[in-house]
Amino acid sequence: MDIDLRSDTVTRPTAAMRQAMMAAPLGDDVLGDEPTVQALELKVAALLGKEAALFTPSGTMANQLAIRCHTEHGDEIIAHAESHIIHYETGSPAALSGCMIRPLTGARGQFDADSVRAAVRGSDIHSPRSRLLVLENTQNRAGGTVWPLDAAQRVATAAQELGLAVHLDGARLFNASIAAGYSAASFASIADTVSVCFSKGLGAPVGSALCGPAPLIARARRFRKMFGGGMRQSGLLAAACIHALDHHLERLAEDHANARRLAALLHGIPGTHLEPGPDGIDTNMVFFTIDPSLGTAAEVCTRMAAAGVRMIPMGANRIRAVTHLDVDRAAIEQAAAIARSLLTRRAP
Ligand code: TLP
Repeated sequence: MDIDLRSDTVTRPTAAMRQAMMAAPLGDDVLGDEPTVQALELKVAALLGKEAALFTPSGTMANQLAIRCHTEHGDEIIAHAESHIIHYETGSPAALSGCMIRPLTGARGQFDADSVRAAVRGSDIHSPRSRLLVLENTQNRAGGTVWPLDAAQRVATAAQELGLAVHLDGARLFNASIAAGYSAASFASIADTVSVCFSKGLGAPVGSALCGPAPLIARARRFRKMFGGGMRQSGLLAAACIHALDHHLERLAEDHANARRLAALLHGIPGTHLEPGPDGIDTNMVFFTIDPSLGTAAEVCTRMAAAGVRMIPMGANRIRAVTHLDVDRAAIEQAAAIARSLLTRRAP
């Protein structure tokens, strides 16, 4: 028995999803005749209220294509200091697009319009050109937190008024939309481009999309080829993503309820500190820190894995657990019981 809470990326395709994959009509997407990929691109563009979409192998590639399309070498991107593009994309804004990043701070992975205005540089010849604002919703490292629509709108408008483009890393935008009660399209409308992932809470094995204006997406298609992301019979994968959009959107609410339950069960274990507390879980992520007396986060995760529960270290003493399609309420109860007994026993 293994309850895997490392990420919502670990889900396996359901039987119905596998059937949809096997039934998909296929072509060659690089040659421009992949019917299932084209169907997915039309579907996701419509869902997010954008002109066009591009299917990509990963969320990282979707974000990096957006950055490559919006910027020139030497430009500066404004993003939260805890953002995925800074921590988990292998330095690719620098490597692939030659960009610097200006990190902003703020609670819950958010910041306000004044901080954006203060960060945008003037036209002085010494300065990099401020060119792009990247927002992340939900914000992963801040705890799977949800941006309120009006606050994000103010931030995006401030950037756009100063001539910046806005990209939304919406890897978990559908989680945010289900949790906050706004549509994914209404949140996407504040940004010029949006990336979404099908391989996280939605449960597809592979795949993300970049959505935006048709001319930009046409350019992104060229860069996708340049970055090695041109795929052939990728309709096999796109079919899984279409199935995920048709069947796994509304159920994200179950993952959120399970995360709240997990937080409630983990609350109060001596030496552990839930962030931000058992009542502050926005979506499908639970973060907690542990006292050094329990060991490092990596050590604790190794011990938990040996006992059948997998979580992931997100810092020296910080651990993340993510709920998803493949863990039901019973598994959550069991995972919490194992974690509690192990953490209460203390480090050997
Ligand atoms: N996040 C992964 C890890 O990379 C940390 C996870 O397990 O949460 N944007 C955000 C906000 C993400 O959380 C992720 C993946 C991505 C982009 C990148 O997606 P992939 O893994 O498809 O490149």
